[in-house]
Amino acid sequence: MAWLALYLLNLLWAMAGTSTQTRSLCSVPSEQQPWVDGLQALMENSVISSAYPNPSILIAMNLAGTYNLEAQKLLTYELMASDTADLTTGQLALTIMALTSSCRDPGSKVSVLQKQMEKWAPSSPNDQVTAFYGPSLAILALCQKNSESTLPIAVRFAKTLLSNTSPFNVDTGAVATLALTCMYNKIPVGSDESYRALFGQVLKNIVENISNQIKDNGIIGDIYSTGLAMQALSVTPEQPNKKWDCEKTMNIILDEIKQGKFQNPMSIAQILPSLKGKTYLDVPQVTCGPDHEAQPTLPNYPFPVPTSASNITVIYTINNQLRGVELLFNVTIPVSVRSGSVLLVVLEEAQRKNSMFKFETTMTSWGLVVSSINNIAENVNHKTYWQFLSDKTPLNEGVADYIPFNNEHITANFTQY
Ligand code: B12
Ligand SMILES: *[C@@H]1O[C@H](CO)[C@@H](O)[C@H](O)[C@H]1NC(C)=O
Ligand SMILES: *[C@@H]1O[C@H](CO)[C@@H](O)[C@H](O)[C@H]1NC(C)=O
Ligand SMILES: *[C@@H]1O[C@H](CO)[C@@H](O)[C@H](O)[C@H]1NC(C)=O
Ligand SMILES: *[C@@H]1O[C@H](CO)[C@@H](O)[C@H](O)[C@H]1NC(C)=O
Repeated sequence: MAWLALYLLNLLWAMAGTSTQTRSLCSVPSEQQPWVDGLQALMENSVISSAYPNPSILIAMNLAGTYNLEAQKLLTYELMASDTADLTTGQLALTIMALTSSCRDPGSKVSVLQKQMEKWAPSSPNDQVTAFYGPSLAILALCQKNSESTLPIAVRFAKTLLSNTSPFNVDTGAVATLALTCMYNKIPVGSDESYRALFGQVLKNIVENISNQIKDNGIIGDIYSTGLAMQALSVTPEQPNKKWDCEKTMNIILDEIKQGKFQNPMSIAQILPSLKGKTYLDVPQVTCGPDHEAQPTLPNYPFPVPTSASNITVIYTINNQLRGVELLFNVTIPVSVRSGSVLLVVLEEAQRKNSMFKFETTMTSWGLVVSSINNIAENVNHKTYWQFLSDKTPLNEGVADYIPFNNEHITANFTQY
């Protein structure tokens, strides 16, 4: 009798799980599937060569179904061994989700994160909304582990987000939507209706803002926020007023993939779940085991590579006009580099020609960030960083990915977020 009750309970549970999770992600047409497989291979093969164990990559490969089991094993092992003290809140949250997606017990990492979030407080109401990106990941990870003890933390998080007045950011809004949707779906039966009202209101708000960022061509925010935004729009219980055309978004993303815009492994990690019809909410449901499908022979897509051996000229300016930073400067140098070189080569060439252009980089999940130029370094406490622009337009890729064109004017401007 007990087993029957248990069985019925499980059935009910499973039904509740599927009914609250709206599944509206469109799929990649089968003839385009080889492009997606090629991307996945590119991402998985980056693991072996990288010294930076990236949890987002493990999540993406487990959601998609891993091809490269060796990469999966290595990454799982490295993340198991990672020291929580070296990680930010957001990185810790991603690590927990990554281990969960590999069917490993994240152990004490969950309670460490829970404690961090109990103490979490935003510095001010006009804080950049991107300051909520890491905490959103934390709510999501904690919700998946123990939603009930996360409830008070999520309530505080939701209220703080609601009172924030800074400009909207699609990436952050998308992750916050995933987090609050998880909480919304797990509100204990019979509990106060105010939880549903609060989470529902915040979700409505964010989803409306995401919807306003859908361009005519289907891109949501920019091409690198679109993957997360697709996840958000496909799970949210609150639909936007303007209906989202998933197919259109999928088509433009496939076009961008064919143009080689998704070669950075982290950019693949953030788009791949959506291409596979998955979201971060599926992390706890990943099934692990040796019964993997036969490995397909993965196509290797030759992405456009520089063909010309000629040089181009890039005008490079470094500019620091920030008051309170002692050394003000605004200097420009023309630099000659091989056509097809990434911006990093321009910086190296400038540094070689003139010591004023010396710079330093730091390794992150997205690759190299330029952390310091001419001895002026970014600072989290001051919220300063080196922003890169082409003329007046901020670049949407980092220096190790962006390929400048002839006579382009690139500026590195020391500024605040
Ligand atoms: C917050 C944020 C920033 C902050 C980071 C500092 C901070 N403490 O807030 C600031 C404002 C400094 C920043 C700068 C830039 N960013 Co930014 N950023 C983000 C955002 C919204 C969230 C990152 C985060 O908190 N992740 C959570 C934690 C847990 O993960 P993490 O790996 O530890 O996060 C670190 C890295 O993401 C790193 N980082 C942030 N941005 C970038 C960009 C590049 C190119 C690299 C290598 C690293 C990097 O800083 C984070 C904190 O240390 C992401 C959105 C996204 N989808 O990831 C965009 C994002 C990563 N940034 C992006 C870009 C383009 C930039 C800039 C190049 C913009 C510019 N024109 O200058 C610069 C970097 C310039 C340089 N000096 O090299 C793009 C990258 C796309 C791509 N294909 O490379 C993203 C995806 C936004 C987007 N949708 O277009 N960013
Ligand atoms: C989103 O849009 C609403 C208005 O619809 C606005 O009040 C709110 O501040 C915006 N930002 C966020 C992060 O929700
Ligand atoms: C920096 O120098 C460029 C030309 O060298 C000039 O056009 C620009 O206005 C200067 N900017 C500032 C803030 O001084
Ligand atoms: C062409 O670019 C390379 C760097 O990519 C540089 O070393 C070389 O000096 C440049 N050649 C000329 C003629 O400027
Ligand atoms: C460069 O940074 C300064 C200081 O934050 C800012 O006032 C200026 O508008 C920035 N320039 C550009 C082109 O973004």
